[in-house]
Amino acid sequence: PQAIYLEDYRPPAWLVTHTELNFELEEEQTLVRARLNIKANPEVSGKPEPLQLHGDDGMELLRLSIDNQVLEPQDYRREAGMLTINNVPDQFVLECVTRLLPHENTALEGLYKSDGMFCTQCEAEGFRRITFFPDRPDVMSIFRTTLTADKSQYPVLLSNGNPVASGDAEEGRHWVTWEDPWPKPAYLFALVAGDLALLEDSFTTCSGREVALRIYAEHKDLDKLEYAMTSLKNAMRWDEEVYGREYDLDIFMIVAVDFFNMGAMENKGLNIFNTSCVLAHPKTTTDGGFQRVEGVVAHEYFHNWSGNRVTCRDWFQLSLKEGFTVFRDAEFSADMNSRTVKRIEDVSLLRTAQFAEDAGPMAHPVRPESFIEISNFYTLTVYEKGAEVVRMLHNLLGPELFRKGSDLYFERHDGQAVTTDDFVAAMEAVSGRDLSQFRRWYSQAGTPRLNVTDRWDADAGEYRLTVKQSCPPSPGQEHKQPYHLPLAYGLLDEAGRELRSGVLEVREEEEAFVFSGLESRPVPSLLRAFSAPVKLEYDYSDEQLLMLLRHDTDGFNRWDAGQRVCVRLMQNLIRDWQNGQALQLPATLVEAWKQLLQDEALDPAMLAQCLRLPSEALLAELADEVDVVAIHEVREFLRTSLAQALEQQWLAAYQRCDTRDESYSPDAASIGRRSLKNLALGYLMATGAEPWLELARQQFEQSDNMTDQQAALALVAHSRHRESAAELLQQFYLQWQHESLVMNQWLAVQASDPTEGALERVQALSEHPVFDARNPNKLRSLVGAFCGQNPMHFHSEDGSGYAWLADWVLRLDKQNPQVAARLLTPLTRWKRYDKVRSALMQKQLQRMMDTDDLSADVYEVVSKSLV
Ligand code: BAL
Ligand code: ZN
Repeated sequence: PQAIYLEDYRPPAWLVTHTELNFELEEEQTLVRARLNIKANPEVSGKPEPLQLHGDDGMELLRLSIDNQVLEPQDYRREAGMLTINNVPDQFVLECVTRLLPHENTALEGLYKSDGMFCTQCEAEGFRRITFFPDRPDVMSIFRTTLTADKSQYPVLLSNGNPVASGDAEEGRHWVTWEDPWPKPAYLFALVAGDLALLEDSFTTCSGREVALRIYAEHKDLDKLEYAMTSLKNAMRWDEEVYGREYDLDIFMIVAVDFFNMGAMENKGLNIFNTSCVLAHPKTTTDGGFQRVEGVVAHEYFHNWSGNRVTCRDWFQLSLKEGFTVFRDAEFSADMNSRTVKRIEDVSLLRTAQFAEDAGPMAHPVRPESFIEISNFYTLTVYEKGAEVVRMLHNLLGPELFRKGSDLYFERHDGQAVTTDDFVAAMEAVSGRDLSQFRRWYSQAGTPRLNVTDRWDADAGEYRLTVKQSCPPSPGQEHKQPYHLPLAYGLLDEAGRELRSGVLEVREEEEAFVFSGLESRPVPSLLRAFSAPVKLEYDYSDEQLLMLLRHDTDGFNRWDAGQRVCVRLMQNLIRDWQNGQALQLPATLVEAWKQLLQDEALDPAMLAQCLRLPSEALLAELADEVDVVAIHEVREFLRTSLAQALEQQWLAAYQRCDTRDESYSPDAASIGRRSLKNLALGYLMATGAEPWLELARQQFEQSDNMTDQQAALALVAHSRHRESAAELLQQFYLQWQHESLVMNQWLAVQASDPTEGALERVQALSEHPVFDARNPNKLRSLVGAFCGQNPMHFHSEDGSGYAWLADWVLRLDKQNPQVAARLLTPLTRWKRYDKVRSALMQKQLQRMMDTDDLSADVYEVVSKSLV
């Protein structure tokens, strides 16, 4: 497989103004008749180029004509995924008929079947599996689509835009025609055909237009659609109020499908969702699930402007729509729930998984310079770091100018396919600022470090902060230029009173910022609300951190101060463990936590965040060499010790947050109480005392919602009480075996169980009737959870976990390359482990590399990892 490069971008030689598609959907085959109005691109001068259309090599071509003249095989060439026709007129109509086999499509790209319904996934390059087309985002066309299918089996026939005609056909079939007035790239095309249940509502836009809202799912899931509908209406209103963006069709549809590679897809007017991101019901969905539904529904809706009306020129610009849209959905969720908690969750993900990606073999800039397979670049870097880059623009410009910039961006580029540079240029235009140095965030990979030192001059009353920045090398980028970034700060006195606050703009490799007129040496609260995606180093004392934990006015930094204390302590304990020394729990930490637990004025959600120990994944990311066993043992030691030392306080917190008498609600305050209650239950269980096992069992039996039931299940299932674990897992299975999404949780709880025999358990589960290796959600719940959330067993010293993953990747590569490549990620980190483990991981990567006919997806990840 060949890499393609950003620097090779050329505008399209041919445009498609109108696209008419006709689908004859049948059980054994689908015939697609496409009629494309094609013309030479007036902006491309020079000698006329041959017409080149993308088309998957496996797609069967039945008929091809230009202006009604049928072409014979000698009139065109098909090779390497392209169809080439020489000597075409300047403007013409191309017609082509292709035959597809959706029921055999296990890659879930293009047109496929999910649980008996037809659906599509075209981003990034799936449309070329449906028909021949210039399948690149800068070719935008007006689509008119007719679907014909059996009326009793597929009563619902959907595509993009508005329905304009329908009728019955012969042999019990029927048809519907859809027209989308907005030009769009082929990646936003979608169709759905099936026997679906519908939840309907409507929304009146700010200009008074009535929009029909329709959410479709399988009939059994009709009772799980209300939360998505509420979230959709909230998102539509929020986008009008916060960004001035109004919806632009008469109808907006969401369809839930169970077989889906991604979380969801923003096809124009017809979003298709993984069931896991749209179905929600208190009895079957956890709080995390509810919040995911709210966030993803909003994300896909927001794409209607940031992605669809203004789209990407090429796939190197993916973060133009994804980074901006993640920033928009994060702000929406922050406004709907707790801003601080949302920020803590997002930064935790960034610091563990994205920082690890930035330090690994697949590291790439937010705007990559090359790729072999674009599916591999739907990454945390493009999405989450991309969102942080947009957030920095927001921080640098302030909310008013940022809004002016986004207005200008939408106004300038409506209906166009543009670049991240165009986005920054709009921000420059409204602010009059030079953001050329800021653009390095798009072109340089790696996580920058900010090293901050300070000096206090008591005589002058002057406090000086010196900030040094650097960024480690990443593949293909040995030396990095300094970044321009906002450093939000506060200065506090020793009693925790805030003296100053603001935002410093850092630009140089080293620079100093001086504050005068202070009476005593302040304690700095740095990088407030995580104002830039960097690793901050400042030599805080434990006392300073504990003061910030108690008093900082920035909620995020309060949490972060507590995390810094714990990380430092755990790193010391890891060294002790490695040196064979006894582990000790410091009294200062117990005292600090006791005070927090006794402070009833503290918001339970925030308290739960502060009392959750840093994850094993975070400690692994921070280590020079990952010692899986030491990290696990130290975290368990600390958890057990804090559990025992504060047993009464945990019980009091549990009782204080006991929500048994309330009916379930997914609002932020209730979620916060459940989160603290279940954290407290976890610590109580960690004491190992029998009464708390009983308490967990009671919660499992009596709770009326999945959050509490699942939390109790996971705690018992991961405990040393093996009989109770088996009993509860069986009970849970019997209760929920017909709920596919709940069974995903059942698989994931077992796959992440750190007790003995984990590999044998997941091997057995892969043969269980609820597992289906064709369904990406099941694969993520079993294989993904074992390899990503069970480090002790995945990294077993005999290499059995690595071999199991490689077996899966090789098997799935034939079936669904996108999912295969995604599951492979944990093996790419082989350089971070000790000699024995890294050799075993490398061996499995080499085994894959030596396999013939790897997909481009897996080949790219494996080959880059082995460099
Ligand atoms: N565009 C792919 C799914 C998403 O990010 O919305
Ligand atoms: Zn997106």
